[in-house]
Amino acid sequence: MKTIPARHKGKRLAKTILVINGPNLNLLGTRETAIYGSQSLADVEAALGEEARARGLTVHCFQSNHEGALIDRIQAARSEGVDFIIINAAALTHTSIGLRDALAGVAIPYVEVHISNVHGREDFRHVSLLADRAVGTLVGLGTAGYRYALDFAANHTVAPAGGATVWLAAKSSA
Ligand code: DHK
Repeated sequence: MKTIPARHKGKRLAKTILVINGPNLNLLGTRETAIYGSQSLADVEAALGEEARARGLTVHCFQSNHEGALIDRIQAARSEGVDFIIINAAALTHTSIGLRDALAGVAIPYVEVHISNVHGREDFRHVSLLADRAVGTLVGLGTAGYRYALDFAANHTVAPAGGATVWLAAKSSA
């Protein structure tokens, strides 16, 4: 039987996950396909939804081309009981103090995803205003990065809050 590491005691696994996509990612599948691939955002979100259902998770997906709408969505996440955020803020990654502050304000752990390897592209894409506060970043793995991020989120422990249903203790004794 596995023992639960002390740092995880009293915590539970993330169960409700918000996936946020920023400007121009609604064009996935038709936009610069050599860089971003041929999968549409609807394909990506459908695959995440399927994976979530299979794992008993709830995934909410949101895309906007507008900074304020993205900030509003992040702010709403706290009262909705979102445990973990997966965010590709696209171009706003490199410019938005507002998004950075919103993520810090709700204090929900997040992973940053980029489909392309931003470090192999123009200099202005090398800077992320979100990365230093992220749990981690997934960069350059194509749209598969979202799936890997979901897998990571599903194994991420969070402090208990109302509605906790997946307890680490239950998983460890399996
Ligand atoms: C997507 C964008 O739209 C760009 O503005 C970023 C990111 C990179 C991506 O690779 O997913 O610079």
